[in-house]
Amino acid sequence: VTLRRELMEAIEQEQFVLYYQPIVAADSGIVRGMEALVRWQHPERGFVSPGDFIPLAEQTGQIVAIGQWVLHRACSDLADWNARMDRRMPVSVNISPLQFRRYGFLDEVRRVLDITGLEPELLELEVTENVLMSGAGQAIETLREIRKLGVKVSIDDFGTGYSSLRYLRQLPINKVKLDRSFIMDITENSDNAAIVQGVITMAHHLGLIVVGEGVETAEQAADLRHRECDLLQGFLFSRPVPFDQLDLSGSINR
Ligand code: G
Ligand code: G
Ligand code: MN
Ligand code: NA
Repeated sequence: VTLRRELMEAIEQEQFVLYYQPIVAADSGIVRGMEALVRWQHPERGFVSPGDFIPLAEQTGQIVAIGQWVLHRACSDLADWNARMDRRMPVSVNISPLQFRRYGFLDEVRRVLDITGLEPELLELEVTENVLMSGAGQAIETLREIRKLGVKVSIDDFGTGYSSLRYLRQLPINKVKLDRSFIMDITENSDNAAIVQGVITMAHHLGLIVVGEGVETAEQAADLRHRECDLLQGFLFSRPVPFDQLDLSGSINR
């Protein structure tokens, strides 16, 4: 059987699980949110990484069904948590280009919020720069509608696409997530350090929050803190884990 066919079965039989990776305040280490990341538990092959099936699912259109499941699951997990706790915790969900551009996406978001009861302000959608660049007019319109709902938007993998700073200024977004390729060698590569500093300074001018992704060492965390990056995410703090293995109570100091 082809992978495509197996993905069809995976969708029907709900072989997906959602993992979550904490996102912490750079200064205190307090958990400020989390990113939902899908995993495929294949009955024979075991764990299949999203890097191996998301691109195919994007090609075949199956990402629409998978994405719907992810969105619903993430909102329902967080709605339950927020109902039980006296803190409020947001969740970030990756939205694929096809999903974002599809007619009906907004209705899907509205419906999921309605069904799960998650406060719109606690949902954040992650889209890549290129999604916003191509078919730009329509993309901005969709962003505006999302923001009208109260839902937040962040630009994922920032720095790897083609968005200009001038363009960024016009977008109704809340956050930029600095791609991990810049963070990886931030302490050795002065070009990347300069880019990171430039993005942080510019983003703050525009009133945007900055997340440093793929933080793996204490040196990288210290460097980003020094550059006044707001939030940090990476293996240094936690790998993605099932929801019930998250420790959201205190701060993760590294
Ligand atoms: O979790 P991991 O680093 O293995 O993910 C690999 C890639 O798959 C990343 O680019 C990530 O954004 C993407 N990905 C993970 N979960 C989802 C999801 O639920 N939806 C979409 N569209 N992409 C996802
Ligand atoms: O494209 P996106 O930024 O959504 O991808 C998120 C992916 O990055 C997740 O699948 C996660 O497994 C991976 N990731 C998270 N933290 C780290 C890290 O510290 N190092 C590396 N190499 N990958 C990470
Ligand atoms: Mn992401
Ligand atoms: Na990213």
